[in-house]
Formats: sequence, C-alpha cells, structure tokens
Amino acid sequence: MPRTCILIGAPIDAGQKVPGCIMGPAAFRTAGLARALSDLGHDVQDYGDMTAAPLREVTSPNPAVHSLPEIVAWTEALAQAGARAMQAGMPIFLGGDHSLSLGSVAGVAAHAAHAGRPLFVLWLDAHSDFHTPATTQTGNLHGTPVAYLAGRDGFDGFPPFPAAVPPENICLFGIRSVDPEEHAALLTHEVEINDMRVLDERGVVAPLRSFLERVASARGMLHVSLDVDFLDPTVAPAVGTTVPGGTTFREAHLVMELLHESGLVTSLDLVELNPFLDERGRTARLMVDLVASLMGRKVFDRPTRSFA
Ligand code: B3U
Ligand code: MN
Ligand code: MN
Repeated sequence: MPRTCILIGAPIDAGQKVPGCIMGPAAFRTAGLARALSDLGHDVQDYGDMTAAPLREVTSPNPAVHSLPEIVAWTEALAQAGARAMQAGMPIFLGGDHSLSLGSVAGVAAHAAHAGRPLFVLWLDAHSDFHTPATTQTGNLHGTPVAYLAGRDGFDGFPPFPAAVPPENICLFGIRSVDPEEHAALLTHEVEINDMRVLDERGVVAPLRSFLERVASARGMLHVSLDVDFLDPTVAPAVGTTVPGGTTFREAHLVMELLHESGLVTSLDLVELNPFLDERGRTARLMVDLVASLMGRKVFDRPTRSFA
C-alpha cells in the first residue's frame, strides 16, 4: 500500500559528546532515502531540516547533565512537528542522536491519544535508554528517551509527556548495554525486553512476531526507533557508541521485512548515524536499505502473513 512518507531532518547532536551526528540528515539524503521510497511507489514529502525552539533557561539538579536547554528546545519543536506530520502521513525522523526521540515520540503520542488509539514503541538499540536526567552518569540525554515516553519522573524542565506509553507497550529489542540504574528501574517496569541473550537463543522472528501480534490485537499504532548501534559495528561502523555483538545485516533486514508485513508501523526514527565515522557511506546506505525493506522492498514477492 503506498504511503505518504514525511522526511523530517533533525540535526541534533547535543544529546551526546561525539561530534558528527549533526550531519546525519544530509547523509540519509545523500544515500538516496527519498529515491528508495519513491521507487517503492510511496509519496515522499521532504520537510527539510528543523531548527530547535528558542532556548529557555533550564537547569538540572544532576551536575553531569549537559546541553539541557538545547535538548528541551529540540523536544518542544519535534513534538509539535511530529504531531502535525502524523496527520499528513508517516513521519520518518532523520537524526541526529537519540535525544531526537524525546520529541518525536512525544508528538506521536499526542496524536495517538487524540485519535483514541494505543501507542506501542519498538526500540531497536544496543542500549536501553532508560535513564532519567536524574540518574544518568554520563549526562548524555540520548540515554533517556525510553524513560521519558514511559512517563518516569525526573524530567524537570521538559514539557510533560503527553500520554505516557504503558511499559508493556514498549519493546526493547537487541539491547546489550544496560547501566545499573537503568537495570534497577527496568525491574520495576513491565517493559518487554528482548536483549541479545534472548535473540541469540530464539532468533529475531518469534519475539518480534509475538510483540506485533500484541500491537495488532490492541489495534495499536506502532512507532519504531532505529538506533544505528542496533546493528553490529562490523556492518554499521558510523556510530559514536559502538557495542560489539549486535544484530547482523541479515537479521536486521528480516526485522524490517516482518515489520513491513505487519502493516503496523506508523512512524519511524533513524538515529545516531555519525557520517564522520562512516566508511565511504556504507552505514548510511545500509540504513537506507533497511528503511526500504521496512517500506516494502523484497527479494521475491510472495503472499505474506497477516497480523490484522
Ligand atoms: N547508557 C549509557 C550509554 C549510552 C546510552 N545510549 C547510548 N549510549 N548511545 C549512557 O550514557 O547513558
Ligand atoms: Mn539509543
Ligand atoms: Mn544505542
């Protein structure tokens, strides 16, 4: 089914300390994202790159936290842009580091609440991103978006999250780096955790299908947040926080193909691409190819399983 894909560039890199993510939106465009989508029959509208809202003075009780006013300003702007884009089609947010999702998911959640539909979130990442600004040791706010969308406390200065996503509607997939504070908090929240231990044993198909079946039976909307470090660094080197032992090229495509077959995905983040660390554009191109699989590119077109 042809979709209206809305590209929203968010050159945000203050959520961590390695310079380069600011070039992410340009790299996705250079790698041919719009063309890949239009070749699949989708309508593509590129809204260009956003800027943050005006900076306000906000401070954190945690002295490690840096760039708080910038991230709050991006969150405000992205939440607005995201909610508006949801009315026009399927937003694809081009990061930028993962602090982008503080705003993108806030916008998507506001839209879902307005539409009276439950929101589910699939987090494809090496990290659980379940810190709050109060618990982060690095002070990097790209490690906090899952806590924000789950409605955890500790986000003083941020806009209140519009409609917290119930923890059981959140699925962390591919994680292999969890800090002690995140671990403790995850033990008291019913987030679905498919860490690499689970994926090694069960593969990607069964755990993903069971989550997608839950989304379908709840008639939910599904936001997918794809962090480059979900992939193994040998296939996707262009990321500031590489963690060995990630998903393979083929597993990642299979995840995308299953998502396509489900017909459930309503919004997407592409985050943490650092083109400065790439090797002749290979990570950017892989990310574009993964989006193509998510949006319907197939090796061979055979009848598909339905989740309706
Ligand atoms: N949990 C660590 C590391 C990290 C989180 N997200 C990324 N890295 N990309 C932190 O800084 O909070
Ligand atoms: Mn992340
Ligand atoms: Mn990560």
